[in-house]
This record gives sequence, C-alpha cells and structure tokens, in this order.
Amino acid sequence: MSFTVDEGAVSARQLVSATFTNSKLAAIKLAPPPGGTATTWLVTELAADQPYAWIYTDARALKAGTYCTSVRVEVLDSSNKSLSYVDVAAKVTVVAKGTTPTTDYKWAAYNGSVALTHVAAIAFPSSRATAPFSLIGGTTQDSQGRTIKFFDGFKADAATGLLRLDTSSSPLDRSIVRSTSFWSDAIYPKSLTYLMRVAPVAGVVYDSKTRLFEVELSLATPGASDGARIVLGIRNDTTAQSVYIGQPEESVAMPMAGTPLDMSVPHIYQVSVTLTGPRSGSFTVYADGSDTPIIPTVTSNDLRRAWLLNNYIQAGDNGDSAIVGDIDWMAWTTTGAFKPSQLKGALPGGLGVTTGY
Ligand SMILES: [Ca+2]
Repeated sequence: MSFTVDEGAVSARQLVSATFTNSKLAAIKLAPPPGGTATTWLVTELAADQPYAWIYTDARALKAGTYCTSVRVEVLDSSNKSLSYVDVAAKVTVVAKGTTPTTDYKWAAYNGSVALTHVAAIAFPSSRATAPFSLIGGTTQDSQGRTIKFFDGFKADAATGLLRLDTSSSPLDRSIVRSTSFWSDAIYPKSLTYLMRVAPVAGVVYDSKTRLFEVELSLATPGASDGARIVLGIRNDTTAQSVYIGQPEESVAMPMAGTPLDMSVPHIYQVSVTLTGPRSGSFTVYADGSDTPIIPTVTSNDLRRAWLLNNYIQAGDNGDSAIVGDIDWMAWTTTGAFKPSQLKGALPGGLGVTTGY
C-alpha cells in the first residue's frame, strides 16, 4: 500500500484504510512511524460487523515528508497486552504543496464558444450529469407595476470564444440564464468557488443605465425553508464603484462596493463562499488572481435571503438597466472556498485567458 497526499490538503481527512479478516478484534494499534508523530494518526475501533479499520488524520496539518513506510497492526487483549502483531508495508508520503497537485477540484467549466444554453456548454466533472443553463422566458411585473419581458440577448461567438450579452435594444426588459443545481443535500458546511472572466465591449458608452454584467449565486438547498444568495454586480461607469455586492445581508439593504478597478480592460472575478448554515457563513470577492480581496469579506448569520429556494448560478440582465458585456469563461467548484493563490495552475484547461492563475 502506498499513499501520497498534498501538504496541507484541503480535505479535512485523508483516509487510509486497511482490511482485516478477523472481525472479532477488539482494537488495533499502530506502531509509531520512524521519527514521526505517531499520536496524530487515529485508529477506529473495530465493530463486530465491520471487518476493517480506518486510520485517519487531519490532512490540513500535514507537512511534507515521509511519515512511515509500514504500519504495525497489533492485536491487544482487554488489558492492552500484545497478543500478536504483523507489520504491513504502507508508505505514507506528504508532498510539498503544488509540486504534485492531487486535489480533484471537480470543476464545472464553460469556455464561451457556444451559448450557455447549448446542450454541451458546460464541462462538468465526470461524477455529474451534464446539464446546461436554461433561458428564462415569459413576462413579469416589476416593482413599479410595469410588464417586463424576458428575452434572449445572448450571442456566442465561436471564433472569439466570447459570449456577448447585449440588452441595450430593450433596457427595461431582462435576459437571464440559470443553471441547474450543484448541491443535492443539506449538510453543512458547504463551499463554492466561482470564477468568470468578463470584458467590456469596445465602443459602448457605459453609464448608470448601461452595465457590464451581473451574476447571482443562489445558495439554498432544494426543498429547504431558508437559504442565502450573493448578487455580484459589475459596472463600468462613473456613478458607482465598479464591482459590488447587491445587498450583502438582509439587514444591509444598500449595495456593498469594493476597490475600484480599471473597467476598460477584462478582469477575472472570483467569489469564494463557505456556508455553515442556510444563511450563515462568509464570502470574499477577488479579482485577477490576487489574494487581496476587492470587496472585504462578509461574515454574517443574516446573509441575503435566496429568492428561489434552490441553488443555481444565474447570469445576465435581471433589472431595468441594459447590460452589454462579453463573458470569456466561467468555472466553479463546490470542493472548497479557495483563495486565488490556491488555484494557481489549477483552473481547468481550455477556458481562454487565465492571466493571474
Ligand atoms: Ca434590463
């Protein structure tokens, strides 16, 4: 047996399992690894109907090095006296972080070359079924009683690999796509890291009624009675700061702005979220691969309530302004709430420009 894990691996526990045929053992004990820290390795007791034991440790605390080349499986009697033992070859090695990436981020990825609603738009991890975004249709009444139409303002360009959203022909109307859910259970904590690269469109005059893009991350669990959402707005005008969260908390109605960026050039936006409950947790917004947040971390037990009690990514124009912007790519993972530095060289291939990662 041989096991290799990353130094400081994200997963809380790296399981090392061994199989034993005698199901009536009361306990097993591991010999200390040579020069190692034996006490950090824990062993479960064997249940009468469980013919194996798990040896586990907290991988986040591991430093690079070889921890052991064998383990001693020892049978003890009720007074902890050794009855017999066998040494089993089981090399456990921890590699320096980044030298041998073994983390499976399970990315879902979109590269902008086809519409988000295309059947093959999203490359999902192999463990998941492929499912596209859906275009929202129909009409609705806005807060002023006006009838608002949902239409398709998206146009993909395979040559440039850019998906353009342009709703300037009918600013009062809306054009949004919504993904299928990415969580199926209500077990917390939960994490999501979402990234997208968005570019302004040359020649467009951006003002308070012409914005660059908007994304809503809905973080409820299907069937739950409560859930949170994060709405990331991106603007390119002089009337507001460039990147903002629309109402971060129920008790904070105003948008929360961050450090202004030069919006005449494309940027990669990253939102990293950890939820400890349906509307509890924290999130941070980054740009261009820097660990310095562009919007200060929000930590709250009163995160903005989800509109629909489900989890999805909603992209596009969901307001009475126009949106004109180019999406180069999107990628997201529910395997962790990562800092940009943790994703260097780790984004899925084929996205497009990933400068800074
Ligand atoms: Ca609109």
